[in-house]
Amino acid sequence: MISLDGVAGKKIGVYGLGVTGLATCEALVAAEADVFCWDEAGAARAKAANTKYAPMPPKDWPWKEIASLVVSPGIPLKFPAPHTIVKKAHQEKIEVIGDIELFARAVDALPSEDRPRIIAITGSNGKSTTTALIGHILKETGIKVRVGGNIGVPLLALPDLDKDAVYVLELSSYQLDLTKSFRANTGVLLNISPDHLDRHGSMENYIAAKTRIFDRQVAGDVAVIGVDDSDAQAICARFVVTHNGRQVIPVSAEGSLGQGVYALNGSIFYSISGKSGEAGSISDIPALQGKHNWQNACAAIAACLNEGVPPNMAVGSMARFAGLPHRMEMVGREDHILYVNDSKATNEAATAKAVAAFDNVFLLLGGKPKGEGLDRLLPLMENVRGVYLFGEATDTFEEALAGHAICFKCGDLDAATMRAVRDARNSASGQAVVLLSPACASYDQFKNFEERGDRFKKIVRELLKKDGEAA
Ligand code: UMA
Ligand code: ADP
Repeated sequence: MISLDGVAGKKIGVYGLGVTGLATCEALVAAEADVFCWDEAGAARAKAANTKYAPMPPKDWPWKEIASLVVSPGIPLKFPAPHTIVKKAHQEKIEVIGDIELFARAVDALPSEDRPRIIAITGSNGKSTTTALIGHILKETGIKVRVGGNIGVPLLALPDLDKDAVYVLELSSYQLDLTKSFRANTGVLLNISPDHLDRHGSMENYIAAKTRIFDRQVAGDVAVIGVDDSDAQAICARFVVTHNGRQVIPVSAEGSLGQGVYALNGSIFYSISGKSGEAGSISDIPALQGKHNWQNACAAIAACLNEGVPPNMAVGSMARFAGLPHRMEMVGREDHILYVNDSKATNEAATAKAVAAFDNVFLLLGGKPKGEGLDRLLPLMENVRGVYLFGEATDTFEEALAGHAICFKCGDLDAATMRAVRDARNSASGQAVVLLSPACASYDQFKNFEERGDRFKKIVRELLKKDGEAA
């Protein structure tokens, strides 16, 4: 656990007792803070019973003495409306921060020679893959690595700060919005496309939150920025002009760059600080299929180079990267059909990348829509033989796709999968792909994207097993 600084003897409020909140309470109590915590869900509160931070309703907290309120990333700060706990903290003039801020303050409290190196990754899509990939490469190179953040391991639960370790941290826009002191030696912004706009209120605010990954960088730090979309490209251009001694490394999966790291037909090239060359090809690496993964690979190479890993060694290591479940995960194959679980595609941009990677797609689409529309998907519908709709998004998606794709309203994921499999089996159009890449959050019918992906895998495996037995 991370040893916190400057909280001993202070009264600190913690709101939200999911993984972030629990790790925060543990770290605060270990640092001798006096913790007042709460969660609206009884099941979450139960996890904190019989601890030194037993939950107490906020109306009973000693508000006049509370120094900071630490909220979980899921607590709305401003949009669609500030959470009541946030309003109360503002009324009482108490700072509202997140766990990343506590981490940053712990790092800042160290003498500079004891400060560990930090690589932080954000972007609308590809954060977890790139975080895991960087962690994998550094580990294979023999570097001590700690991987955490939005990828599922709260920062404060990581092993204590160690000057010999590199901290590879995935940060979401929610987490960045709750942070003011964080500094990354290498900040990575992969891409920007609309996501979580309900929580940020506007695209402008969302971009501002993402850009905070580079706040507080100083001379010698590195900003790795994907330039394949116009918003991220504009940030890159701005940084190149206004940089403060920070090195800016653009990355692209769409074409060559004079400076930076880029992929052409699956081969990766670099030109950084006067050194240039070909790092190698990743086109045959199963876990890095699709142009979007080339973007992730280029960013990983740039970040690892700043830790002294030569680009060709980084590419060599990528061949042994297993990939993450629920991201373009190949879950089965029969005759001419491939089954792919991309349940983590919770927005339209991620689904568009998945659809673009295949021909003859039988696409499972639906869940809880995020209100982004499907404009990016429309031009790709020529790759799609049928769209199998499920969940809350069914009617809006059917309307959005009218005239572009044949849609089937299936109700739930089980029915959608069965129907797509039947149609794929009856199709005679070469290699077919049954693809779960839903462009929606999962919360209408599942606990999270993992549960949704696991359900799809189970249906597919049972179908393949049954047919194998019958044959
Ligand atoms: N809660 C309330 N009131 C509210 C909202 C939530 O009491 O109004 C309580 C819930 O009852 C629950 C707790 O707060 O017990 C949940 O907190 P949380 O939603 O912030 O989630 P954690 O379990 O702490 O997980 C968070 C991230 N979740 C979110 O950002 C929503 C996890 O990212 C992250 O892995 C984890 O911290 C460790 O850093 C998940 C995610 O969906 C995977 N992230 C979004 C994304 O990737 O798109 C940003
Ligand atoms: P995040 O952590 O940002 O949600 P993941 O690596 O978990 O990113 O991938 C989420 C979804 O986005 C998956 O469907 C994956 O196939 C897709 N994806 C991965 N990398 C990229 C990228 N660079 N651009 C667009 N989509 C991507």
